[in-house]
Amino acid sequence: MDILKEKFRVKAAEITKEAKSIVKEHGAKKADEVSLRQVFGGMRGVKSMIWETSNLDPEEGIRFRGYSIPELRKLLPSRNGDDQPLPEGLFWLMLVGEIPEQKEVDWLSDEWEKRATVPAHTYAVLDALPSHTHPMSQFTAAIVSMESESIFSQRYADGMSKYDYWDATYEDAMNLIAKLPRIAAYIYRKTFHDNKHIEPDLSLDWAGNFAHMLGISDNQFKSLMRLYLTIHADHEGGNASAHTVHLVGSTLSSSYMAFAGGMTSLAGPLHGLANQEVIKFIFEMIEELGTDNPSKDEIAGYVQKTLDAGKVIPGYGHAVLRQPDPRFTAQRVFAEKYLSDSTIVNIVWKLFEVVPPILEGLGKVKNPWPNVDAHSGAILVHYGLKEYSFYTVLFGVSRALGVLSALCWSRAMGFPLERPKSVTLDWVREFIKES
Ligand code: HAX
Repeated sequence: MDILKEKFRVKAAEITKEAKSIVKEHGAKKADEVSLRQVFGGMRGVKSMIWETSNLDPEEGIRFRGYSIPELRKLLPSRNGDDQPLPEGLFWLMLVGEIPEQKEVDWLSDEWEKRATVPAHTYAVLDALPSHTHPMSQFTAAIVSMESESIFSQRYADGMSKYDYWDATYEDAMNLIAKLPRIAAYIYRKTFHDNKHIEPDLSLDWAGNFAHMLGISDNQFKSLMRLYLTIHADHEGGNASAHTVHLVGSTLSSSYMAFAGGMTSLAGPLHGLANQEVIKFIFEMIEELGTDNPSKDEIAGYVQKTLDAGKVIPGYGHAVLRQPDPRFTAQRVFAEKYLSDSTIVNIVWKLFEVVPPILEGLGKVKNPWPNVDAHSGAILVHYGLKEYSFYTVLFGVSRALGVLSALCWSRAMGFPLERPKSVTLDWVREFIKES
């Protein structure tokens, strides 16, 4: 058994025992009450699942196993003096709850490299899709096509004991995460660079090699990818992509199918696709205003016009957060260090000054502040990654780290099939009469 899997086995056995005894002794205690507003309003805030890997505070933002993003930047191992953490370290932390040592993270980089070979039929599936297929659809199709390699599905068909589900899920999670950068880079090069692919550099880490295979050789871009793939990894369990993976996974479909479900959810413009919408919004604004250095008044006019057309301002607002997203701030800190002269980055910063008061003025937006997607595109454009329909794939590669480590926990703890209750409007009418 590998070192990470053995650590997970020991931790999971302890925690599962505790979880069982909590339910046995305290199972009847009420964790929440649900209002009709929540029933109609997308279940905002309803406490309804266990998610060990991260927790989201509305004011403070995300903490991964208790650590904020600035803390992780200091504590997680990095590569050769780079000031960004390695996402391998975050995966380790999320899976077993411990900050790994450098040698453990190096082991994980090597282990993912060993598992990274993508089956030939997956490339054939991608090649068969028309070139106008959105990169997120390509990404999802590739993931579904690899379900043929699922160890969980094979072992389930052979009669696996339920006590071994975690083991097979761990193997699938590790294999899938290892392969995602190769698939994503293949989609990018196929769709936007005449099918000219770049061989992996086996001396690099998971994110560095991904940056290399995308075809951007700048070392700062490798550093950016390490930051990007760390901060997008997890946002507790209730967000749409994570919850979808949890729901699909609860049926005991494989990690491949559950993750593909999560990716179809990430592909919506109110969720992960917002990162492409933000840069599209900025490009269209530059075109309409006829300048890449618009004044704040010009930006305010364009924002107002967008709202008047019944559209949202992409990259702003959040279902949980009530302050600027620390994932936005982490990218801003990176951009302040390397890209303060970039015209497009400066537009992002002006939007940050202009948009919140306008959204606040509408009187209905609960969070007028920028979210993670408000900043990422401008930085990618600076390094030459301008093809914005690819951006959500980058998000998806990162999201695998959180949702698949969480799925390992769900399988270890033996969580059952998820099955909440729906009600009809007749039920609501009766309920109102009686209450
Ligand atoms: N621009 C304009 N209106 C907005 C808005 C925005 N950025 N954010 C919220 N609102 C509006 C809502 O549309 C809603 O209007 P109606 O009552 O007329 O329907 C009202 O304000 C109340 O919404 P809310 O309670 O503040 O926000 P929700 O929890 O319902 O929705 C969203 C949260 C993220 C979906 C929303 O803020 C939004 O649409 N933002 C723009 C899209 C975006 O950036 N999505 C990415 C979010 C982060 C993420 O998941 N990244 O992957």
